[in-house]
Amino acid sequence: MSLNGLDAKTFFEHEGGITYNDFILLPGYIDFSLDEINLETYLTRNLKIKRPIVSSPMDTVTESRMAISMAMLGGIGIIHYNNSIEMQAKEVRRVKRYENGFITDPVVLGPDNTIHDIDVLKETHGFSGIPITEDGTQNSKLIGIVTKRDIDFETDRTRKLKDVMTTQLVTAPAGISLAEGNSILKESKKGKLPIIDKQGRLVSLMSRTDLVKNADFPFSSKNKDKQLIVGAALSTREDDKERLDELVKAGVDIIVIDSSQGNSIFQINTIRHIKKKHPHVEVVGGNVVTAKQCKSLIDAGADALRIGMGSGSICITQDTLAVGRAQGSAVYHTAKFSKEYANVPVIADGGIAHIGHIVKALSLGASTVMMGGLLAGTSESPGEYFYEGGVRVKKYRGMASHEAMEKGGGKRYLSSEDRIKVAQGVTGTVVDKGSVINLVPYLIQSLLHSLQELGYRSIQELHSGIYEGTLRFEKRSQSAQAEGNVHSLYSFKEPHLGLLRMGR
Ligand code: CPR
Repeated sequence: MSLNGLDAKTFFEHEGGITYNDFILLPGYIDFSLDEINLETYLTRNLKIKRPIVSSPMDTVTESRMAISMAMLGGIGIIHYNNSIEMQAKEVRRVKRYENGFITDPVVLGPDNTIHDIDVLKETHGFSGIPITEDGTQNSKLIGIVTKRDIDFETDRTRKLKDVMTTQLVTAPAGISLAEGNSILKESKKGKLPIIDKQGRLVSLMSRTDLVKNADFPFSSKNKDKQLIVGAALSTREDDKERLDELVKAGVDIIVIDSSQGNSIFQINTIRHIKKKHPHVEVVGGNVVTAKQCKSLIDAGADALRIGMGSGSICITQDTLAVGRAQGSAVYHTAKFSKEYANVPVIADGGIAHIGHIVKALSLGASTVMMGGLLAGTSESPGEYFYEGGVRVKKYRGMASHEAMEKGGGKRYLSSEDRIKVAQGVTGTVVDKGSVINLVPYLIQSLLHSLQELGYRSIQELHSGIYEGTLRFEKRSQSAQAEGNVHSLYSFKEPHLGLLRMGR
């Protein structure tokens, strides 16, 4: 019996310039349940994660908050570099030091500080309880805690904290589990639980207000020391060598070289430099869209490749420079080459505008998917919400939009020293999508359903299906695409996240 549809090779070798919307995957045979599906995948040659999702190094997408949540949910975040070296390293450190439920860098004061000092702190940090240590720094002996109740009605704001602090403390020893800490917090009815070491020094703090958030994240991406893993972007500029060293000192696991056209002598030298100086750090090269570009970067030592040129939702590269590639073809051809040449995984970057695009990217051979716009507008993305035409939105902008380049983002494009800057992206807004803690599980659940419909129990099986020809592709005409969308209704209500898409 002839199989319907075409195998990937026939489909992609005969059709030029395919994007995600141009094809559909034909269903397979289901003989397993959703919970038998394993989404573990290689992010780089040597690093596996349990969920195939990566947040993009853009200044409206990934800082520590996003990276922490992405890693907790089984993916990873890449911290952007549109900031000073110190700021980027600090963001990396925040992720590395994060322990779910434990505040590892609490604000601390000393016995000779005054109530007024707390009033000042309140402005920037909020205030619900401040541990007091012997010398006013973390890692010195904990001697008390000052809570709101200790100072609420005190009119003399010059009083020293040693005279108002509570010294009857409920503490817990370092090394306790999240569940143990949670139950001590519940029983003690206190707002804060200081965690101390054998010498009585403050190690971290647990907060009652976080109690509900302290859920377990069974798929979280951690290294052998149980720290969350994190990536950071780097440019190929000479002065970013110092940035690299600081990021490594901060504990970064992966360096993602951020470049719109990765096949350059600058990038090759950068990869070689990183691999020589910091051989334990995984390096993602890119962006690339052809097999020839992949070969250059793999030969230089890249541990994974980032695929995409001009497919990003904020991107105008293809129109401006007339260079790039339709994302479906780019992912298929680069993934196939990289697998055959050196078994290097590829990250499909950009153009994920619907949930269904995630499975499509994986079905073309990508091991993970990088998203900008789909994760922008969440509570974890940098920036404040505001209203546009009555809709709650956040800003989302290309890293080579005029606006981002003014802040330094143009490093991605080799033009940032030019007098006339050619923008390759735009600044826009995306709607409020709530927290990634809700959004990502929704994306993952629909991915599980897709794999089940296709009849594959893992991303590895799906990939075998591509190269063995069991995964079948069919072209989608314009009218087929219209048919696949909601149609013929007078009006309808979108499910909150169901038709999740970037624009209106
Ligand atoms: P979306 O997920 O929003 O479609 O695309 C995000 C990706 O777009 C980023 O990971 C990056 O590769 C790319 N990108 C970011 N800024 C860009 C500009 Cl200004 N121009 C072209 N591509 C850009």
